[in-house]
Amino acid sequence: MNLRRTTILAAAVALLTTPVVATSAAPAQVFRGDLVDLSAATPDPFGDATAHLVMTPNGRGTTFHLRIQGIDPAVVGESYGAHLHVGPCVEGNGAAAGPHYNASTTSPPVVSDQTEVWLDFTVVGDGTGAGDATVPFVPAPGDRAVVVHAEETAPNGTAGPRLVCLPVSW
Ligand SMILES: [Cu+2]
Repeated sequence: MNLRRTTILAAAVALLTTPVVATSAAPAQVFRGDLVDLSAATPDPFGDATAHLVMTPNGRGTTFHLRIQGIDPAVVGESYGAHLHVGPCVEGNGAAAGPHYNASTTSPPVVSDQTEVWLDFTVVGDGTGAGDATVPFVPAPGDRAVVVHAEETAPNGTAGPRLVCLPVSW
């Protein structure tokens, strides 16, 4: 075997034995806190609720895991829409969160669970709910909000009134 072939073989072996996870992906980030009330006029079951969001870039996009606990057990079985919004989470000001974060590059933008971060959840018996999403993009840094809505997310992205939010900044 000549030197050139040996070098190529060594490079191939190095490639094959390099772990796939060894990309430039950033580490997971975790955000946690009390849910912030967006409308005092609209009663909601999240008054005592806390939440955490885990955001994990994976080299091809991002996975998200939202978990909420302390939800009023009276709404067990109900489902709620939840999304990453571009703007901040401001008490009493649902509009401050702005529109959904949308990574579409077309005009008009494509609205889907692959261009936006949809984290709908169903409340289970212990007053918790969890929503997961995997998207093919990494959201740009900013002061943003995960907004929980009164209804499940429809195919066009709407989910009814904004109830509470979790601040997420990175
Ligand atoms: Cu939303």
